[in-house]
Amino acid sequence: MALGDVLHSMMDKDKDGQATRAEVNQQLGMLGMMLKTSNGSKEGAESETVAEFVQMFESVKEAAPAIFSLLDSDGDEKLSKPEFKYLTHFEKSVLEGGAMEDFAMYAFTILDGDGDDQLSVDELLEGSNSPDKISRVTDLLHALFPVRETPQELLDFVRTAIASVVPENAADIESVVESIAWLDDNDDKHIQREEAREHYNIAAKKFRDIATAAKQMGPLMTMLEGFNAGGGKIPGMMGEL
Ligand SMILES: [Ca+2]
Ligand SMILES: [Ca+2]
Ligand SMILES: [Ca+2]
Repeated sequence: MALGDVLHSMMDKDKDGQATRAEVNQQLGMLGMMLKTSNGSKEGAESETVAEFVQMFESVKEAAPAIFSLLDSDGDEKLSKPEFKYLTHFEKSVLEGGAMEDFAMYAFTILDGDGDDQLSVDELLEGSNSPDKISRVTDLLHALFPVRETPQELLDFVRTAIASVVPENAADIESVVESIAWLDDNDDKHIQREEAREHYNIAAKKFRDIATAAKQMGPLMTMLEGFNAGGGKIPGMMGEL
């Protein structure tokens, strides 16, 4: 089953075809509890994997409101099945050899003003304040994911994403160096193309792992809801929820 369809049926709790923010919050809360409960019954390496998962899940939960807004193409504060399909599309784009890597590398090239295959703090500051560069990145993103009619409508999302790497109003060089430290593996205050690619690959793999987990949890959650609706209990699991 495609990722968007799985998540749509997971999040649309009352099955009216639309997922509201309240439903998404509720379902994510339930998923979180399922994850934590399953962690309690595991030991050693297996428990570490689950712990890693719980952490990943927390970042998904944090990003959920922004993802909701992005996916809500028609702005009615509900996510329909077609709106969820952008996630299926996104999942395909982060497969190895998918379009997302090209997009990331293209954005790198746009920011790399002097073309030496590394981004200096100056280039990052320049890029994050350049309407021209931001709009070129946005145009390409829109070509890949037309979640809005025009690229202009995606500008805010792109600006927010940029601000997560280079903080808005970051004037002093030290604060930028600090904020890119997680990308700058060799501590030379530059982001080399290889560092960018490496971190892209890590992020893409995380997304694929989350997508795989969602597809496994989907049917389980539907089953649990079925039990709940029927007043039934799954011993040891529902008791802890
Ligand atoms: Ca909508
Ligand atoms: Ca450069
Ligand atoms: Ca570096």
